[in-house]
Amino acid sequence: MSTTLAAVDTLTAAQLDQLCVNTIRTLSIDAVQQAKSGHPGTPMALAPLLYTIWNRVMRFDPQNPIWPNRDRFVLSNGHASMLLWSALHLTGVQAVNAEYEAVGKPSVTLDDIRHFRQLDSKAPGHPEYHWVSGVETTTGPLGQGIATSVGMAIAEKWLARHYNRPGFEIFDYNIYSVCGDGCLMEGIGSEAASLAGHLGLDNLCWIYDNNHITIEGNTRITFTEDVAARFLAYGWNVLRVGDANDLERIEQALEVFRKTKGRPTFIVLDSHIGYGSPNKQDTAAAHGEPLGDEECRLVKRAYGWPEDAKFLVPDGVYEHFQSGIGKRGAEARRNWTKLFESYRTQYPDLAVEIELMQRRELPTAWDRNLPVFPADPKGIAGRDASGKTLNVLAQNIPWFLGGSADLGPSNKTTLTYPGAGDFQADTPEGKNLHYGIREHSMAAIVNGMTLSKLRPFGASFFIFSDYARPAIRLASLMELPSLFIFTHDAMGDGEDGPTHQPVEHLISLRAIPGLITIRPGDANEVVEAYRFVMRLRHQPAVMALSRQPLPTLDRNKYAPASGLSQGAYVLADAPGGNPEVIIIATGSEVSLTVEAHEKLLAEGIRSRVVSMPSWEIFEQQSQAYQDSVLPPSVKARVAVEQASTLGWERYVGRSGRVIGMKTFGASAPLKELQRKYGFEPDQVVAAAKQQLGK
Ligand SMILES: Cc1ncc(C[n+]2csc(CCOP(=O)(O)OP(=O)(O)O)c2C)c(N)n1
Ligand SMILES: [Mg+2]
Repeated sequence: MSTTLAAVDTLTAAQLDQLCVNTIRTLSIDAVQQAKSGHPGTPMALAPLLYTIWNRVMRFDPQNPIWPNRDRFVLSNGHASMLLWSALHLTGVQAVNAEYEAVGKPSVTLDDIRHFRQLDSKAPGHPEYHWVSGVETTTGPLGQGIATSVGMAIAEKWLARHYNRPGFEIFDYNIYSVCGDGCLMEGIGSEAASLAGHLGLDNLCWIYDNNHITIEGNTRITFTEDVAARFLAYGWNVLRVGDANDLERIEQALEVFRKTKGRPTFIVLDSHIGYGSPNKQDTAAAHGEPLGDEECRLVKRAYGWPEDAKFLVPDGVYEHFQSGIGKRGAEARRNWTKLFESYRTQYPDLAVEIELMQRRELPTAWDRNLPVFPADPKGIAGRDASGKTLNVLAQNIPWFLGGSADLGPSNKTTLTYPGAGDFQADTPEGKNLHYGIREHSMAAIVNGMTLSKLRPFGASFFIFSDYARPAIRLASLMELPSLFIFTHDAMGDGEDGPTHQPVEHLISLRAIPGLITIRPGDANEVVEAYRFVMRLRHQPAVMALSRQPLPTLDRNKYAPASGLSQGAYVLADAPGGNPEVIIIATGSEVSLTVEAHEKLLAEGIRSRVVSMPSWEIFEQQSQAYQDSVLPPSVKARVAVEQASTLGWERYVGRSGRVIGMKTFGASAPLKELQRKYGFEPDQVVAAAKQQLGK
């Protein structure tokens, strides 16, 4: 016999809460069952948490999910995505397009939930930023969400210090992130927690789903440390809620968080995965597979839910969310909007900045005073040219800031102009971030700041881009203009040896869809690279910069560096623009290729040098332009790049020659390495002649 639900007007307040909680649970169960895949157990356990945060605590207006001072919610255990789809649906969050305009329809419909995990549904397998409005960041790779939330918390601190004025708390929002065992086992989670503790980010609250279950079973087989003690040691405020079904205790803990100053808060929430399932509760079986039709019925019976109902949102549920988060959020936004209007009259310049930032636009004259480097055979290192450029940009663009993973002095990313300052707990206005030796969380933190509409950068040696790669990938997936600056881009630090010499890094980053990689050939290309990157609104960029000085090319003799904006350009040409051989180079190999070119010309060989700092930008150009740079009729081609040869056949063809790396490097002075691996003008000359059969 199937249960029927009591009429909504007969319910007590507690029963109405429970009805909403069970709606989230059963929507999750039904969606997973319908999709025949997904993760039901964690939404069943965490529905009360989600309900409490969203309906009782968060300042978030479903009518405007991009209102700048909203509280942020990050579901770091992204496999529990049905929690988020339920929340976005039940609270009526409205969709916004890529230009940040409301499109007049709900972000997630019940139909999307019925089509959970199906093509084009706004309820995909994991939370996808840019695809579903109301998702604050993409999660799924465990640990990324919590690390990104640290970037959001840093951003809020910086924004508040920079823009708030007496009586004008323009920014005072909080960041809530839910995580599971996986997020806390991952190294990135520890890196991020360590930095958040150091910075005393009291606007940040992580709630740990302490269910003792991961995919392979009970955590007694893998994860027996004292997590709470670890967070105490990091300097966090650690709280415990012993029953994940206790809405009042959850709410109390969240209130303690909001009152705690000087430390982030970590709430250990003891929960039962698959709560209410007679045969699967507290087992790994509840993690990642549908419950099955029979178990679905049993669970619904346990919840006092009609057993055969599917995707049921009972009367009164939408209304209850409306009178909770709907009302509170709308009021908060209205008040903020009023506040912002009077702020605008008192501080018009600051208001303009905030608005530009929200649309990812740049202030006027953002590129004034960018350096121009005179021709100089001795030249300047890519990293030094970068450092000079960064210092100008950071003064022109107030919300451009960043730092390095402890390599600032080597990366030359330190902002040294008066007043730049260091970002620390007591100086959140500082523009120099010190990420510590935490490349992975650094990249996620950069993403978190970018999601908060700042223009941040992170930096390290190029070799360690590997340590940051999963977050760089997510930046691209999320279509974020995050900036990653990597120096020591090849064998320039010769004596450090193969552990420090990138080989496969360029091609592996070029393989990430949407990511712009740039390896500038001289100081003026570095400046042009930044000019290009700063205008990106929806694509991340990686800069690969040299450690060693590169000759600054004479741009009266050779083509201007502004050619960089087309990805590749003819730098030096054969007389009459009629080449018989094309030599393509990037970065530190450009100048030696120019030398080779001059030798070839002297021997009467008509060579052309193409500087190709960015494959991705070049591929965005018209076919006509691409053919003008690389005329299809010229088959004799050489590519020169101190990196894996993989992929260059795309530009030189199967019969072309690639001077690159097929092995790891070695420990020796750079000059010797250049000789050993073929990066010398004479060897380029020989390759060009060989291509011509001469
Ligand atoms: C970086 C990463 N590694 C592996 C996975 C695959 N994976 C998804 S969920 C999961 C188990 C997570 O356990 P826990 O965080 O405790 O989640 P619960 O089952 O308790 O919801 C794993 C290994 C992943 N999503 N991300
Ligand atoms: Mg778990």
